[in-house]
Amino acid sequence: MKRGKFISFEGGEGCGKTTQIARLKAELEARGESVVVVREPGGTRLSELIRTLLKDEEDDPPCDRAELLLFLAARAQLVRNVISPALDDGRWVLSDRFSDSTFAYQGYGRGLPLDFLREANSFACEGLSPDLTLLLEVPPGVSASRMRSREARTASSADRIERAGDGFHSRVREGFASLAKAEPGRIVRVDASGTPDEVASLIRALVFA
Ligand code: Z5A
Repeated sequence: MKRGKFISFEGGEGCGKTTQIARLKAELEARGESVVVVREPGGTRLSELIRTLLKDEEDDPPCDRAELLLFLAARAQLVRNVISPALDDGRWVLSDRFSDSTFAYQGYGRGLPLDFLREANSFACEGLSPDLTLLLEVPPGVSASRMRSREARTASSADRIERAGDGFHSRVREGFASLAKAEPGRIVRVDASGTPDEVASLIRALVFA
């Protein structure tokens, strides 16, 4: 059995990952492929419970180290129970965020040491890394206006990490750019500021090259 292909989607808030994952899934299925979509944190019962803890708005938010360990615990469970078995079965896995989010948010954003993060993350993932990572990039103004319009449409509000401040989010953006520079063979930057159709066609060209 040929091993499946693992693609992660990364980027700052509101860059359009969820929208593009749905489009790529439909395109792959139209080509006869079997596709599993997961989101991080989440995707198993335990990982979804951890997601709730991470998003909790109560008065005892996780400290930076607890936050990191919760993201890694959610990932360990998802890799072991969902991602690795799907890849072994020859299925495609599209993941809404993966390890690079930890490096960008907890490493560059929170300032936790990157060498430790890499080692702990590799332990959590049993060494698994995406075959391809699509880094969706939009200027900060575009991301803010997409988030505002979604909040208005769904009557939702920004969560704990989204409210971490401009300085935090600009360190995260720079972190993603540094990660892409360091691993150009795996992480591909995608201009995600166009219409959903325009971005989908850029992604199609990369995935089916
Ligand atoms: N996090 C972390 O710190 N460490 C980790 O290890 C991991 C995660 C794994 C998860 O949040 C948070 O956890 C995240 C990083 C952190 N926090 N932040 N900030 P989440 O899962 O709730 O949300 P998200 O991953 O940040 O994604 P999102 O906000 O849901 O956005 P998206 O999936 O990238 O975008 P979208 O839902 O497809 O689109 C957003 C809106 O824009 C929506 O209304 C769309 O209709 C619209 N949209 C999408 N594409 C377009 C285009 N092309 N044009 C116009 N409008 C568009």
